[in-house]
Amino acid sequence: MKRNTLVTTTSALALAIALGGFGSAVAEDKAPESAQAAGVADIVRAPTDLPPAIDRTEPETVKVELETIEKVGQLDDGTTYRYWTFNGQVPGPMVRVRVGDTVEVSMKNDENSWMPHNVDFHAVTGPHGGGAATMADPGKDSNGFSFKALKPGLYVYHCAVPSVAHHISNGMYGMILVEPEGGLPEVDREFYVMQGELYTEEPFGTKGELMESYEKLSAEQPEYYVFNGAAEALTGEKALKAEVGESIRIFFGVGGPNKTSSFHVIGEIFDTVYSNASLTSEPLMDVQTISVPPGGASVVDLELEVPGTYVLVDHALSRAERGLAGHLVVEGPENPEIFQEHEAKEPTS
Ligand SMILES: [Cu+2]
Repeated sequence: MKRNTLVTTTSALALAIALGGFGSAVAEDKAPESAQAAGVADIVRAPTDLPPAIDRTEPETVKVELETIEKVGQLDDGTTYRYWTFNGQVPGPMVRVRVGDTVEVSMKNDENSWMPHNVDFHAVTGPHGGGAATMADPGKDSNGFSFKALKPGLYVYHCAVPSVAHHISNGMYGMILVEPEGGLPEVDREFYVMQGELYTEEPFGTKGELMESYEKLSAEQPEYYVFNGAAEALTGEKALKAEVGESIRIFFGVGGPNKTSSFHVIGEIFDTVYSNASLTSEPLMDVQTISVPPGGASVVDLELEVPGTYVLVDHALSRAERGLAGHLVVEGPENPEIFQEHEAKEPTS
């Protein structure tokens, strides 16, 4: 089916998050100017759009308000797609709580939606992860639910309305971080990155508004692979940026719905890996590539010693030619002791 409804409203999303005076538990939505100027919504969530580390020591009640919004957004240069989102961007807002917190989730479905939606948090211990309690038809509020965050970790959330794969592939996924007591070790910068796939009727690279293909979705044959919702979204303006000498952390998750990521940063080594986003196990040290399944996540820490542009990829590298690439731009003084390119050799006669 062809879908042409252009929803450009990026109206301030009621993302009111009360965190007992400790700031927002959810990343804020920002409407990038460049995309607005072009008349098409930018659905890419900036990798820097995440709440700060929690510095309190006692559990609290945290309110999370989600709104499901369907909107046409930019998938690639000259290419648009009718996304289904949490709060207007992909991935949905990152929620950040502390172990022991009670999380009150309310969810509404935008009146311009065509589909019912809900949300299933993997951090929930309880039926459907909240899926039944958050079910909402277009224009309706869901009942909502509360849960106690029992286990630290970085957890995926996603829409769980059948066909679930359909809702996820259209952009309905995000993550919630449940910090352990005492939090994670401090780093200089943190980033929020999620991988997903889109299944379009038209081949990769086609211009115009693309249609979804349920057939390709069923066959697990995506046309596009994306970080944060769109082809090569995390390059240029939305690249990850840092300085030589800094430590960074990437909260990396896979919405999928179907493909496992072999996440790798070209030219770097992960110093610390919280594999499968287990924050209570001993982390792995010095890892080249990590495997992250759909509906799973990992946390990786890197020290940056050498300036340059490092490329985030899935090392199943055919996917790099279908939109999957991001940049980590590191600025600062050269460090020839660790890396230097040799001078061009004199031509021999
Ligand atoms: Cu949905």
